[in-house]
Amino acid sequence: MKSNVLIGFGLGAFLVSPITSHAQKAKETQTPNVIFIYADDLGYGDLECYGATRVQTPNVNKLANSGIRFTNTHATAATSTPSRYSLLTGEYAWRRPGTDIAAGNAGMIIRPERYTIADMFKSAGYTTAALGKWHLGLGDKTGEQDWNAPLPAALADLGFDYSYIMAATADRVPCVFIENGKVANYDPSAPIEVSYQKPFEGEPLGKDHPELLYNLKHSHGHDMAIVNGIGRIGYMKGGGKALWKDENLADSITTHALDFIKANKDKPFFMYFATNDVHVPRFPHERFRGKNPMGLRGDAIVQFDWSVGQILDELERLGLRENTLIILSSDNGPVVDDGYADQAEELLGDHKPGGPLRGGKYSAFEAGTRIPAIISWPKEIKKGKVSDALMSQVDWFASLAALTGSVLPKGAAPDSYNYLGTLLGTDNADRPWVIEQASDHTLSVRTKDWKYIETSDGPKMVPWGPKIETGYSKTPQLYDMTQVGEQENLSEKRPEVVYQLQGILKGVRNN
Ligand code: NG6
Ligand code: CA
Repeated sequence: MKSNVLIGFGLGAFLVSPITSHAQKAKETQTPNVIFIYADDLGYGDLECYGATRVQTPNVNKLANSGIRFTNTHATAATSTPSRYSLLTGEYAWRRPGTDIAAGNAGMIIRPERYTIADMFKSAGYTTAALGKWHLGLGDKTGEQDWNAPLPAALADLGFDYSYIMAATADRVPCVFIENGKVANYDPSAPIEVSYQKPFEGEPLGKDHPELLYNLKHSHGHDMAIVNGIGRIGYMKGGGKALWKDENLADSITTHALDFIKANKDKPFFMYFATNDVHVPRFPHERFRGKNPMGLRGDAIVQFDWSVGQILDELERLGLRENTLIILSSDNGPVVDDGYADQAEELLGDHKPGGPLRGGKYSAFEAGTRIPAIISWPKEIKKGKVSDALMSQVDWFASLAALTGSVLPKGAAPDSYNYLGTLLGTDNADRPWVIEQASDHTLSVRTKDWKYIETSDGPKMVPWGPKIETGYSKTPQLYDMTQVGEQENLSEKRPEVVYQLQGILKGVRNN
């Protein structure tokens, strides 16, 4: 199946970046440090260098000016867990059950035996780290973690030498950082209990005690445990001194990242730096507030930009900037009201989080998965370029494996293809197609010129609150992507294109 599909759409593309020549190149140059700066829910239009005018992001501008800004890069899914799953494993999440938005007590979704991108870097001699938002489960089994002891399955089993992470999201319990498989700053006087089934006796809930929500009130959901004056998803007890303060999340994550960089300045490292910004609850530190007219969502973007600046400055200070390859991107598209009354809707003005694209987070339309993507490696990549090459995050695994001269074990990263040339800007090869997964698992096939969205029985709008078009329809949809905005469904006018794209999807599905 696969070969049929590829012949039709330019098998050549897969051959233009032969692994051998890049492996040779990797040997000739000193292997770069690699940093993924992975934002959460940051949309295609949320950064100044992608057209935002109501918020300033000078550090991201600087990064973009030092490398390549991509305008046609796609996450594999419109929500976090599946998108991150694909990035780290090189496999489409929809191939695996249990890869949807994970609860905070989900068991570790990527199983220890799987070869991850961190394993790849580790085998290539890198020291590896994951910081910030994890959202891919921890421990052996859902609901069975003992948060007061080392977790039996954690990131060390997935190739990360060091980790300092949030188990899921800031809006899900447990609200503590986990460092190398153990709760950081563990407070023995306040043992931690977590449940997604039932509340703990004596613990007030957001839905009954709005007066305790002194930091942020919910707009939908998020009315269970109250931590730091904010309602969460899930129930939790204890934590004491280990509980995070939302206003310090970016500081904590960034500080630990800087420490990791300093500690590894003399050897190659890979750092997965996954910010909490700009996911809900948006509660940035005071010093980032009020610098833009959009309230907390804008402040969270400013805070994200600060984190980027901290990393760039530290690399500069240590003399590592030239030979550090940084990829900045986002896990999925933007959402404005995602469950807290943070005034993001009211203060948005004419800011367009998804830029000119239709839809948003959760959606099958383009803004769900087309995200900002910037690469910089001063030593090797020409600066100031903008690339419209069609690219998928799923390919970064195989591409960077080629860069480090790694040979992947059989079966590893099965959906990832080597597009190192595109990534580094030495050629402009488009991926022949990318696959995008909406939150109800509706798949779309995107080529450079077309997008086909398969049929779905789902509702037209995201039902639980955010004002986002899902892109779901009971009839097939085909859009001409040389036109912006997915406005005119051409499926009846161009059945031959529908047929062709359906063929691609079938081929990939059965692969
Ligand atoms: C939804 C949450 C939303 C967000 C999302 C996951 C409600 C009403 N909504 O269920 O706030 O947490 O899950 O976002 O609870 S993601 O970016 O991590 O995928
Ligand atoms: Ca997300």
